[in-house]
Amino acid sequence: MSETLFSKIAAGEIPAEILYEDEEIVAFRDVSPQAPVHVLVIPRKPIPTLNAVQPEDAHLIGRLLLVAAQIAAREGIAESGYRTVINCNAGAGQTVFHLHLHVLGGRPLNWPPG
Ligand code: DGP
Repeated sequence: MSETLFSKIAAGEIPAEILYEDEEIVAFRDVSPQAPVHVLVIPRKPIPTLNAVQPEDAHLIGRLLLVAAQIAAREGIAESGYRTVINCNAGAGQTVFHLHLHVLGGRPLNWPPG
């Protein structure tokens, strides 16, 4: 199993403010928040990008979204609104090649994002 920065966070080898974890998924605050609430939801499985997701990962990917909605509710941004983002590859801004879903909220979010 390849080691990524995020798999080290998931394993507790690098500190992070963990908000949720189970056998498949970990959620923690982004170290460089772009909004008052900025949480990353990751699978423990080190899938490098959305392009690498396989049909057998469908349940896991669905669960990432369910955990994101649960975090948004807990963080008090479910009603005001929030955005979920998966950056895929460098041209979209991906810097950590371990699949992750950003959950952003707590301030007005422009659309289109630019
Ligand atoms: P992306 O650009 O989509 O690959 O997002 C990577 C995010 O990961 C970025 O918003 C900053 C965050 N990040 C990078 N290193 C760390 C770290 O060591 N700890 C935490 N909590 N977040 C990190």
